[in-house]
Amino acid sequence: MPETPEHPAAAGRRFETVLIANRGEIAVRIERACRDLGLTAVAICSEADKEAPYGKTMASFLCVGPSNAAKSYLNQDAILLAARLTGAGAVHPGYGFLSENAAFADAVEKAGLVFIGPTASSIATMGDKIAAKRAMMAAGVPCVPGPDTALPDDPASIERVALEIGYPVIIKASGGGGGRGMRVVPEAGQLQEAIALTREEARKAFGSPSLYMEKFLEHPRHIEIQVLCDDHGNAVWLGHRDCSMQRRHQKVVEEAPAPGIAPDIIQPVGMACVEACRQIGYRGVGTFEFLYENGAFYFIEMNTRLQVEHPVTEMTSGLDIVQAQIKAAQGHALDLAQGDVACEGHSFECRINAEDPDTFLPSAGVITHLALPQGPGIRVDTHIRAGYKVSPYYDSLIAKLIVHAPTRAKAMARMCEALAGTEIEGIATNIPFLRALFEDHAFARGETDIHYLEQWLKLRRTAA
Ligand code: MV4
Repeated sequence: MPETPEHPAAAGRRFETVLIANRGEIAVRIERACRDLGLTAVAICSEADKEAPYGKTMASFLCVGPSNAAKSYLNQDAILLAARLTGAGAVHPGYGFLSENAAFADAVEKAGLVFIGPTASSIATMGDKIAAKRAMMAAGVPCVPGPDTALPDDPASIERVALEIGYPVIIKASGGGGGRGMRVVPEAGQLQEAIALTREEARKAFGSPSLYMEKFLEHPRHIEIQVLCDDHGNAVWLGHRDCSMQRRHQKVVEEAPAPGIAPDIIQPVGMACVEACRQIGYRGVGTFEFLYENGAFYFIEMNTRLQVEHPVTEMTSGLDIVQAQIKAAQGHALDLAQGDVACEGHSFECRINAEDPDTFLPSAGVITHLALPQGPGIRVDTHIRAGYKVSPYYDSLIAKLIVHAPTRAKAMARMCEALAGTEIEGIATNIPFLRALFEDHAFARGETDIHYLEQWLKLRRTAA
């Protein structure tokens, strides 16, 4: 077989040891991908995670600081030192923590290591929601009506922008995202006060008072498109997911594909995402978030990290997204073209959280008994074992239950079985709540939007 010629961009991006700068289930997931690629995985931990069982499978497991994440999982200098001490050639940030921190990506690369993710400049562009929207409009990605520039300062000009868009509008902080720093304005009388409040919040929370304005969509679904890109100008999209089932901006259930979306409706959107990736020189994995209402897609944000819900796309596409992300970081050209991407069947993911199923308060403690479901089309991504101590310091995700089946109805039935076969004792989990949700008829019909879960919870509380 002829060797693929080496691209100059690949020079200096090869590595053998990956430092995982994260914890929990995603540390386990990344370690598996490293092992499958013949790479050595090392990881950092905090004092709270020192005894975590997954630490034993890492070639090194270095404690970089106390339980408080600000002093450990977010401690950039300590992480770079750990990389040097363990001989790592690359850093995988996982999700959360430093995964979308452009300064960290830059510091990693300046230290002569490979950041497993896009360039610091791509991260910075997408972190600035106005810059992101401008890049997307330039690439032909459909966006929410509203200017791709910061709002002016004078009240009369702001008023004109709102009238042009038409009420209701939403004010968003350019430095925000993920539901932080935004305010809905139903009518003109409330506009100036909303601007003043959001600007002050933005200044405090994001260090920038920059705001933008959009049409407020009242009943959209949250649909996202997964992309995979290399350093050589190749990009593919791997289908779509529906993540509408969320509470307080925390996703609870995700599925692929989004139900009821005709291929000819989503196809041009996927192609526009791929074109945007080429235009901005995007590398690795990324997600384009859209609101979907009355048959149309509206871009809202791009996530420049590996996402929690990537497994549902792995199940339908048959691809290993984490391996592909690592290979892209090494400078390898994609080994698949768009025509090779064929999504099949339907997949659901349930986030199993250590929390009270009624109050949603976190539940810490020792897992005294654990039984996980198994069988065809069932996957569990987790770091927990019987005897594992769930600490109160980090987010409450302890496992992801993922199923795959030929149809959506069969996948739902499989999830019901899988949930019934999951036994976790010693701490409270949201499993009872997930089981009730998978019995819901509107959910079964795919008739839900971003407000559905919170309404469902409200009804359930009043019924109880
Ligand atoms: C919106 C919107 C309605 N109209 N933008 C919330 C998180 C952030 N990513 C953007 N968000 C929203 N932006 C316009 N123009 C409604 C939301 C929104 C939302 C979006 C996705 C998933 C859940 C949500 C829950 C509440 C509000």
